[in-house]
Amino acid sequence: QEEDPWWKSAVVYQIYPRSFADSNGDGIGDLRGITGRLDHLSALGVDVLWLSPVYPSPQDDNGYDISDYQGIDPAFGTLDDFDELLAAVHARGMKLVMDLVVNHTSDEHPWFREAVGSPDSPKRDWYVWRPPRPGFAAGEPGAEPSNWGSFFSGSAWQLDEASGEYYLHLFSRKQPDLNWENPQVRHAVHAMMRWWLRRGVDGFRMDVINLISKDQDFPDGPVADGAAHGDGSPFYVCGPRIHEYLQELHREVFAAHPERLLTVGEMPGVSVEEARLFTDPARAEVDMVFQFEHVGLDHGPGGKFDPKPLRLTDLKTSLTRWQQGLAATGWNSLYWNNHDQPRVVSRFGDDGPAHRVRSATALATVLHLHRGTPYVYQGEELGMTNAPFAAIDDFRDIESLNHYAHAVAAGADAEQVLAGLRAIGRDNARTPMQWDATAHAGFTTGTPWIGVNPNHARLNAAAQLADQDSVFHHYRRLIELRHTEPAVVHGDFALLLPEDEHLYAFTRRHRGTELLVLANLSGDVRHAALPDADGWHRAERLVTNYPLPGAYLTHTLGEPLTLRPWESLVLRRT
Ligand code: TEU
Ligand code: CA
Repeated sequence: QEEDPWWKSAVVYQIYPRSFADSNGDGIGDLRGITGRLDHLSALGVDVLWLSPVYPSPQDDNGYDISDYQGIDPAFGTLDDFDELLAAVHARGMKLVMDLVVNHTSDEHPWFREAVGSPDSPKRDWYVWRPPRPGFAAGEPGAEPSNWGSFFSGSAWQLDEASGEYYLHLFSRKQPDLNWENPQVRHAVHAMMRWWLRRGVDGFRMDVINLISKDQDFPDGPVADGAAHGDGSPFYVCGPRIHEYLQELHREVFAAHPERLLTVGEMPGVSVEEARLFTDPARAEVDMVFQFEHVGLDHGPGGKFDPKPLRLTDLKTSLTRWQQGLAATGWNSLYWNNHDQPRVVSRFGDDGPAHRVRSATALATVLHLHRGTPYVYQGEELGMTNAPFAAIDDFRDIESLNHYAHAVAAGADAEQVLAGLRAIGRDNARTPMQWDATAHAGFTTGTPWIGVNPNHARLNAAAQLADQDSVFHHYRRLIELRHTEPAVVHGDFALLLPEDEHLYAFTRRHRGTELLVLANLSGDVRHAALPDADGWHRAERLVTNYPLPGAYLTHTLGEPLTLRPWESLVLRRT
């Protein structure tokens, strides 16, 4: 039997290079900027860094549109800068994971250029081409080969005038989908991945990897009330050949590599049942997946930009299903934030001055005490908040800009559309990292590519390192606890108080150790009527977010536990 892989007790930190640290004053974060800030990451104690894409790219989708898989975008530096960063990361005992974006390339990738420029070349079939719908002339409204909408508004098909055929792009027009049916495409991807592994990287975060296999009939999808396009997801989410492709990739790339890697597949729309198949070690596909259920619970009837308040019971039900579904087979990844999600303290917590620190730390406690591999997104460890975007000109993200243009053109109220972008838009996660209280938060000496959050004057890394009660030190303690207490890594998971709309409570049991995690996710005092409150009377307090006297929980026997606003506790008994 294989020993437990190292990533089961690891914590991963995601860097969005464009917004992390700028070393040369051009307003864009870069690789040398990251190398210069490794002290911060060592102090936090994370094991792995995941870099969002740094490859050459027209930056239509901030690097998720790649025009050369084996290089570094000059905006981020050079391959030498990369090697230097990798060596520095390894010298500190950390690992580095690359973002792998192979559902699509940039339309400026030489492969696509050749596919468009020479329709007879073998490269044509590296992408997905279809003629107009029968009975329609190319370019006519409704002539698209299927009714699928793109993730970034509009149709998922773009006409190539010269040939009269359409190409598929699930994301922007500048992100044509690769045709994974073609074995040459798969071999090119495998070769490219081996090249990065030879360079020394420790694994891959695989962008929308469950979308690479499409139903080759490209059937129309269901059309929601008032929607301009159909939903093609039934025909490309975990499509017909997805497991075959991942098993092949595992065989050709991961299994052939001497070191144990970390592989995580980003998988919108994945179900627990599918995730169990993807992460079953016996099937040899990927180590873990990013699922999307819990970050969709506040999407309203009008979609993601029409958010509604989260019901805590929905969150608990969802995460508990994932804990149980991947308990015996497979493994979970755990995340609140990444570069596509609004800041969790603003979304599920309370980012006002009274509760920001405690709600950020309570949410962190809940996440990090689940079973799985936690991911921390840059700035989350500071409790960074959503940004006060005043007008549409303040946004940079293609998804937000396209949504605004389409919605307003279709007659939506501009202020209402802006409100949705402010709440859920991806740029909330992309404002520069707040290092200190100086101009531009110490991110750059130049003009930042997107506005710095004005709250950096009081919310920044320098201030938090100096304050033991800060969000930063709380994250550091949670990470340390995972490294030292096996019950955090291996313990079973049992939800308590499932009906409670304010308290998040669960236990983790491993051999003779039991942990109790209790969090009040509300701004009022709450009483936790735990079935076994007295049994925790003499329990040891491991990580708390209110200073309490003594090493043991203060609690009156026979009484429920009382939790103050946004209070969280991790207790241990043996
Ligand atoms: O995201 C895939 C994805 O499905 C969404 O989270 C996406 O961000 C969008 O908001 C859906 O409404 C991945 C990357 O993480 C994202 O940054 C890229 O834009 C996208 O793939 C395309 O590569
Ligand atoms: Ca720079």
